[in-house]
Amino acid sequence: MQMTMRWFGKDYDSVSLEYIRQIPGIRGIISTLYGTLPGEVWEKEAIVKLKEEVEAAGLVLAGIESVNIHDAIKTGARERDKYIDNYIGTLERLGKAGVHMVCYNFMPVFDWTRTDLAKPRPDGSTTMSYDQSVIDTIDPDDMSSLIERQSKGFVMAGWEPERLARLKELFAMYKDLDEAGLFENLKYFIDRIMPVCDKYDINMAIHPDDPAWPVFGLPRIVTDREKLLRLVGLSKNPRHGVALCTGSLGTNPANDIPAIIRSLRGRIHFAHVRNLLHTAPGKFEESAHLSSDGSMDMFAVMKALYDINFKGPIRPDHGRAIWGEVCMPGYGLYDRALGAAYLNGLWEAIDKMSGK
Ligand code: DNO
Repeated sequence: MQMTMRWFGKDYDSVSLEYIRQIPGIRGIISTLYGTLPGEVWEKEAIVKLKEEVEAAGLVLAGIESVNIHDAIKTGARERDKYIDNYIGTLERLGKAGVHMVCYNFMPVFDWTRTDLAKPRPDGSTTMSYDQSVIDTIDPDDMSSLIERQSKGFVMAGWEPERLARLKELFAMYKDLDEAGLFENLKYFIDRIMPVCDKYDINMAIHPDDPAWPVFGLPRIVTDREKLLRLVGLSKNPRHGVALCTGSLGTNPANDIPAIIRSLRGRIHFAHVRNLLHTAPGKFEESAHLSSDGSMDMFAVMKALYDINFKGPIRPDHGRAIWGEVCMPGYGLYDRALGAAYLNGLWEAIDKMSGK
């Protein structure tokens, strides 16, 4: 595996590349052109600039999270081919710039969803949490203001204001779409982009739905082992793969994540590894990465990745806000650095004990 850290670009992130460079064991950066909208063809110059900026700090651009998918593609609307052509154009430019992993998601309307972005924990830190009973009483229209109110002025990944301003229109687009339709539209998209991925050696990593069940009545198709297997089965091309996110799949305690990892051997192109604590059915908070702080066995997760010979980029995921840091919720420096050091430690121990 290649340990990496997500970075949103200097206009959006409170963390600098220079500080990331000081975290032991991290050389890879996962980034994006944060200001772009789904459907645009990314500018060549902007891609090169991002890459050079990362390299000037002594790091490497290990992948893109995300190139977002236009809703016309997800809903299979008439104009989807135009947007797929644009997506292919972006992949081509990324490929030419030497990028070999692209993460994306196929979640309708909302990307990941939380109900509290700064829930106090007993140790004095704050963290992001989710409570289904809050979602059950909230109007989807109010979701954007809930997130905006709590985001401390940062643009939250997946909660870009341009999209949130169009919620009614977006809900209308998904009105008649069910799981089967979403799977079909994903297959159509994958079949069309695989040739460019082959040409430039790009692994596509689809991110699971977070939480791993339908919210606001919208269909979700990346939620458990059965659906993940169906999903990778949409194409024989191994470049069509998964971003294994423990924090997303782990929202459902019935998901056996090490078993899911083992069943996806060869198809995991990116890993987000973090822990969370289940406090009641449909209710959880994001704990520190350490196994004993949450509900997941992080050793078992890393061991499964090791056993399938995972070689791709991996990153610590959402961190708590600790030590007074003011940062984008989930994406401060300190707790993610602790997470990376811990995951590196687990990996070193597993590697040394494997006798290889
Ligand atoms: C949240 C992230 C997601 C993820 C996208 C991938 O913190 O895990 O926003 O980047 O779903 O496209």
